[in-house]
Parts: sequence; structure tokens; C-alpha cells
Amino acid sequence: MRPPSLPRIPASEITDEAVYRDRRRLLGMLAASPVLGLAGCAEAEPPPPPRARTSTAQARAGFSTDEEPTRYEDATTYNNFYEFGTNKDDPSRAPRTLRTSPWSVLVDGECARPGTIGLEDLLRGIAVEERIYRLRCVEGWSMVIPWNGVPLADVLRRFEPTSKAKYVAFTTLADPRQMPGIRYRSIDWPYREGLRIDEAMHPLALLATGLYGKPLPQQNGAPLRLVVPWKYGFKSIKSIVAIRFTERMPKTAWNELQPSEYGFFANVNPAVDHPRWSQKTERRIAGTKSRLFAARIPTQPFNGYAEQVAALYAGMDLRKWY
Ligand SMILES: Nc1nc2c(c(=O)[nH]1)N[C@H]1C(S)=C(S)[C@@H](COP(=O)(O)O)O[C@H]1N2
Ligand SMILES: [Mo]
Repeated sequence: MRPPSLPRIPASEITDEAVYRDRRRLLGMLAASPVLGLAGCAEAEPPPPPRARTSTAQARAGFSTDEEPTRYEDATTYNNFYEFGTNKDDPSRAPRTLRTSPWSVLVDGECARPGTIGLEDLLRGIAVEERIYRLRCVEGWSMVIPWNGVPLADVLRRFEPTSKAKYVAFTTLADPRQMPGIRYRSIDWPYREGLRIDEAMHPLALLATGLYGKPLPQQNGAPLRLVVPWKYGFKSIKSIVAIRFTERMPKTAWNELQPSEYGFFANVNPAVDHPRWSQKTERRIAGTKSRLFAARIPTQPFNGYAEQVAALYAGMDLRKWY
């Protein structure tokens, strides 16, 4: 029986806990039987993006939401960063072992100016902006986080991608001495993500260096992480050490692990449920009340950024390309 002093945990929270425990258990199952992970085998390439591009002139103002932000404390203690463990509080409780300075990023592939570049040089001359974005995790919870960062497009253009650059692949550091979670073969390290080039060049896509006006803490992906607010959170890869322009769709960590559950595109879509749970609603962790009492709210197509990004997917079947 539950001791009377403990608060009752709302059903919404239980569902959410169950979901991420389930997601984590999947990793254990897959690790035990490597064959399962290959179940989804090679898919056909998706159709090319539509010609009509979202114009860069589209106002950058108005990108930030005025919804109630998440507390700094919640955004920095309730994290997914499996390199530091699979519990939500593992990344923030882990010793500060990640060496974030000096930090360099290898940029290569289909571009005219490949090379390894220090973080300061990578960002030099690009104004840091604040963007208050919704972050929707595939597990069914969300936050509103004020990020500081630079448009991804401004950084990518420095390397002069060629006409063969159809995708951009990103890689996280995978150093067992700096990241205690790496010794568990949960994910096939290093964590990898990718975007189609037009997605990467979209003005909403941000390379974040900070949140709430402070440098990124280790648990949020210091010193450099992606933020793609219209996609499920797993696309927003942390602690990036490599960026590659590719002609083919790159392999990505969660998609490789379970392709039927985690698509390459992973656009937030309340109409397409995860095979094991609904995506129609989300638990919004925001404001001053405990996250145990977070409100359940409807999930919006493209996480509320449809006006800005829906054109990128014109003519694409979003049920097929989830
Ligand atoms: N390298 C790496 N990047 C990652 C993850 C991870 O485990 N490893 N988790 C992803 C997931 S599932 C989410 S929801 C977001 C969470 O970002 P936050 O902890 O800053 O809120 O980071 C994403 N980026
Ligand atoms: Mo996530």
C-alpha cells in the first residue's frame, strides 16, 4: 500500500514514465538480440524535396513562442542524454567529466572547404540569437526552452556545400572516459543524426551554445548541440564533434535501432502514433508547479511550426515518411 504521506502521482505521469522505461527496455532487448535491430532493412530513398523553398526572408521575428517557459531547473535536470545514462536525472547528476574546451568539429563530405575547425572559429562573426522554442520529446513530454545560438544555415554555408550535398549528418562525441553511459551498449555509439539539406538550411534550425542566457550545461549537450524545434527531440543531437555533407540519407542512431518506431524525418505529428503509444497529446513541463502536475495538452502538427516548415514536405506522405 502507498504510504499516505506520498503525493498521488497523476495517471499522466505514470503513462509517461512507462513510456520511457519501455523505450529504455527496448534498448536492452535489442542489445541482447542484434538481429532485431536490423529488422527494418534498407528503405527506398524518399522523394526529393519540393522546389518551392521557404524563403530565408521569412521573418525571423515571431519564431519565439510566448508560452510559459520551463524552469531552468527542470530543463537542466530532466534530460535525455544516454551517453550519461538512461535515467532522466543521470545526465545532471553525472560528474562534470565532459571537457568542452578546447572543442573542435570535423566538417567534411560534399563541400568545397572541409576541415577541422575550433568552436570559436566555427561561430566567429555570427551573432548569437535567443530563440524560445517548444521541445517535444517522442516520449510524450514537452518543454519551452529559451536557447542561445546561431542559425545552422549560417554555419553550414561557411563550408560551401556542393550541389551533391543532399543531406547533413551530425555525430556526437563518444568517449567512455568523458561519458559514463558509453560503456553500456544501449545505442550503437556514436549517437548520430541527420537532416535533409533544405531542413538544415531552414532558418528555424539552430546550433545552440546556451540556454537561459548561460552556457550549455553538460547535460544539455555542451558545448554545441542542434535544436530542430519541429521534430521530435531525438533529432536535436548534443555535443557535436562532426558534420558531414552527404549525397545519401545518412544512417541515424535511433532509426537504426528501431526503424519502425523512429523515422529519419521524425516531424512532430499528432496524426501518426508511435507504434507503442499515442502522439496526440503531450505533458507540458513548464512554469513553477512540480513536473508531477504538468498539464496534458494537444500536440500540434510540426510542433506548432507548420506555418514555417510544412512547405518543406509538400507532396510527401507523412505517414510513410514519419
Ligand atoms: N547525443 C545525444 N543527443 C541527444 C540525446 C542523446 O541521448 N544523446 N537525446 C535526445 C532526446 S531523446 C531529446 S528529447 C533531447 C533532450 O534535450 P534536453 O535534455 O536538452 O532537453 O536531446 C536529444 N539529443
Ligand atoms: Mo526525446
